[in-house]
Amino acid sequence: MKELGRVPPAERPAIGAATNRVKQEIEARVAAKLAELDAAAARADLARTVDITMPARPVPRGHLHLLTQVRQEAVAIFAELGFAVAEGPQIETDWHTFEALAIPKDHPARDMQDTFYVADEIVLRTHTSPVQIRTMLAGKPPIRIVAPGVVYRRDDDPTHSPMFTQLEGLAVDTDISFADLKGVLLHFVRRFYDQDLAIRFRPSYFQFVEPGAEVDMQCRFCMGRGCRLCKHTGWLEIGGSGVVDPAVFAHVGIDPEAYSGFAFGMGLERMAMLRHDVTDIKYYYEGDLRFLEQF
Ligand code: 2U9
Repeated sequence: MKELGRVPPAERPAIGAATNRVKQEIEARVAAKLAELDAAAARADLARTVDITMPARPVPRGHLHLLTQVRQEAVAIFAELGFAVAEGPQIETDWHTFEALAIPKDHPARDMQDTFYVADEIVLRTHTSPVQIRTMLAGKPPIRIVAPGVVYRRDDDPTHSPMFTQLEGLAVDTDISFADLKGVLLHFVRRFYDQDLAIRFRPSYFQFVEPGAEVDMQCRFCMGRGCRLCKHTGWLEIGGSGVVDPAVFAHVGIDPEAYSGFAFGMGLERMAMLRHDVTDIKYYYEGDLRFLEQF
């Protein structure tokens, strides 16, 4: 069309008209082709069917670890009896871990064989008892707490792990007696195992309680008749307990003439083993889904 100026004037109208026709024809064909391509794309879009009835790919859902479940349940049961949760550091001073609990310097628990030392006078706590010591130092009775948490001991076999989870309890008030301890532990056992089990106390010695007692529950597998799991005794050991030694109160500034208290301790791995028939403590820590998914 630019060249049209060089065409002789007489021929211009005819050539101009012809050029215009060609131009319009090209534009029309391009527009038609574009419309055709658009329509084809739209058809292809519509043809790509989505089956909305097809099930989605499963999204695997996790859940709390058995030990976390057991810990939360145990805490909830003690909460029914008015116990609050107390927590404290896992790296502790020798004083909070042993001295304040009247565990003497020459006691085997303090031996390097039994306790992990971080530094001189600094240990990985071997029980959660320092939490109770800190609670008593920080506040006045009445005290009713449970202290759940991991503890560390140089121990390693099918029923012992160098790290395990304890739950200890402490009640301090005027007129606390051994009968209160018995009532609290009986309530816990019956709620936790959801069975009408009996408990019994066997006199035993722990530095920080006097009198001290080991706690057994009626064997839940044979109901006390005697079986392989209770070694034919009819009883399963579940922890230790006692009346807080006045020497412990002296360390934390509580008047033993005015107040008394009871304390108890249990291993949550063992509690869960007895309820779910777990045969080796290692299963809790290996992260094997075949184990974990069962709970
Ligand atoms: C304070 C005073 C007293 C807590 C107690 C036990 C007995 C006990 C074991 C059970 C199984 C540890 O996990 S285990 O190996 N515990 O036998 N614990 S009395 O007594 C206390 C704690 C704190 C201030």
